Parts: sequence; C-alpha cells; structure tokens
Amino acid sequence: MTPSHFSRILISKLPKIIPKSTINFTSTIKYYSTPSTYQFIKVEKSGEKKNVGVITLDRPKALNALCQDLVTELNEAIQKFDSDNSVGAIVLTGNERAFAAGADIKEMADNTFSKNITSAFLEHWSGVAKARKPVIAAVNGYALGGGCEIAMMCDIIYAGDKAKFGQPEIAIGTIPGAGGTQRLTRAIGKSKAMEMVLTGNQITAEEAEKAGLVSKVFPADKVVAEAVKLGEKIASHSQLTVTLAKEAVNKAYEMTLQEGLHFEKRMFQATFSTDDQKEGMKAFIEKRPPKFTNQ
Ligand code: DAK
Repeated sequence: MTPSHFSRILISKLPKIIPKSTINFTSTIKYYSTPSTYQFIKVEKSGEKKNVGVITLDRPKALNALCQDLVTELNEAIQKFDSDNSVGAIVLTGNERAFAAGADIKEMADNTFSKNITSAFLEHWSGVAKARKPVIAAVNGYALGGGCEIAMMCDIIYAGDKAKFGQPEIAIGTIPGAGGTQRLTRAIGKSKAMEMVLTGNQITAEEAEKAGLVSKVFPADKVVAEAVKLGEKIASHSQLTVTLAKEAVNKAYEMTLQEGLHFEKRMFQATFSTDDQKEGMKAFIEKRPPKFTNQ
C-alpha cells in the first residue's frame, strides 16, 4: 500500500468534524483554461525558482478600488496559481499609494437592499480566502474597507511603513461586509476593532503590527521583495504539508479548542502516511536538505 493510499484510508476514518472536501492533497482540478490578459491586475511568477505567484492590483486611478471585474480577475488569478504545481505561495500586492481603497463605491451607490439580495451582490468576494496555498498580502498605502478585508483574507500580512488600515464604511452610511467586523475582531480584539469600525479611523502600519494584524513592517520599497522571500521559504517546504498546516491554523477560527486540538492531532498523525514526512525526518538524521515530492 502506498503512503497516499494509506492517507486516503486514514482520512476516510477521520471524525465527522473534518469536512472531507477540505482534504485534497493532489487536486488536479483546472479552474480556468486560458486567457491571462487582465485589465485590472498583473500576474507574474517571482523568486529565484519562479515558485511564488505575484498578483498586483492595478487600477491606480481609483486607488485600486475593487470593482466587480477586478475581483473576478483576482479570483481567477488566485485559482490559477492555486492549481499550478510550480507555485508554492502567492503574494498579493497593490502600488505605493494603495493596496486597495475598498469596494467600488461608485458601482454600489445606487443599489437597493432588494438588488443586493437578488443579484447576490459582491458574493464572489471570498476567492482569496478559499485559496489552499498560502497567500501573503504585501500592503503599501491604503488598505481600507474591502481592501483591508481582502488583506485579512490572506494568511500573512506584511506592511510597508506608510501603510494605513481602516474600515471607513461607517462614514459612508454602511458597515463592513466582507469580514471587517469578524476577521478584524479576531485579529486585534474587540476594543480596537470596535473603535475602528465605529469611528472609521485608520491605523498605521506600526499600530497594526503592534495589534497583531500585521506580522512585519518594512520600508515601503522593500515590502514586496520581503513577501516574495517569505513565499520562497514557504515554497521550499512540502506543499502537501504546508496545505495541512494552513488548514489546521485556520481551524482555530472555526472550532472550539477541543475540536481544534483533535483536528490538529489527526492531521499530525496523517502526515506520517506521507513520503514527505519520511523524507523530511530521514534528511534531518542524515544531515542533508530534504527533497520533498509533495506526496
Ligand atoms: N471606490 C471608488 N472610487 C474610489 C474609492 C472607492 N472605494 N476610493 C478612491 N476612489 C477614487 C476617487 O473617487 C478618486 O477618483 P476621481 O475622483 O479622481 O475619479 C480617486 O480614487 C482618488 O481618490 P481621492 O481623490 O479621494 O484621493 P485622496 O488621496 O484625496 O483620498 C482616500 C484617499 C483613500 C482617503 C479616499 O479616496 C477615500 O476615502 N476612499 C474611500 C474609502 C472607503 O470608504 N472605502 C470603503 C468602501 S466600502 C461585501 C464585500 C465588500 C464590501 C462590502 C460587502 N460583500 C461580500 C457583501 C466592501 C465595501 C467597501 O469597501
């Protein structure tokens, strides 16, 4: 029996708290066939081994306001990198002035409650959060409203020293709608989140780091390179194991502590059915770098 057969059997025995659809070691799904010419984003592969997918939001005249077509393009690019075996991590960035200043206010200003419901308005916004591969936000300038929410859908946020984070929806008569009341509260706690959401005040990169929203702050012109470096480090590990680790951390948001600890333990045990665990530990004992095969 091969390790992957074994892991499938093991997974079929996992308790019901782990949705089977979330365990997909060797996905071969191709979401989109071609074209990769985009109007509102740029995509490239970066890093020494070209194993980091970089997506740059590119609507500078509107401070990268996230119009519907931009979000559709972003989802498509994320899905393409997610199903590209040569890519081990994804970096999402904007420009020096703005990561993104929110959803496009001009596009939604005349909407009605009824239209929002019946047209499922903005319901395609969760693409970044659904990525299986790690996504690193490299934020410069404004990350406001939906821009801050998209950054929070990423797994790690690096910020340039002039970055500003905020949920200013209250000032335009609405409230956050893509995680600003939920992910922000989990990230920085109730008091700070409440203050940001109820005032619309922005916080600096330094404050965001202190509050735990951002993991590191760099000079503005270094943040993308640092994010790519981080992506390369992540991509040097087994993609299979990285996927499990990301999933396990994310469960901390969704499960009770006991359920989460149980999930983590089962995932840890399942790694022992993989070739990469055997290779990783053998390489350590033999004092050589591991050669992971993602099996
Ligand atoms: N939408 C559309 N255009 C925007 C924009 C936005 N969010 N932000 C900036 N722009 C445009 C401006 O209109 C201006 O365009 P022109 O007038 O030149 O044509 C251009 O970008 C430059 O902006 P400013 O002239 O205002 O530049 P300043 O430096 O003076 O000010 C600023 C920068 C970032 C402080 C300011 O632009 C600003 O306050 N922007 C709006 C920030 C904001 O309120 N963001 C929250 C939007 S609401 C959901 C998913 C998502 C959402 C909701 C639900 N579901 C899944 C259900 C998200 C909602 C939001 O994000």
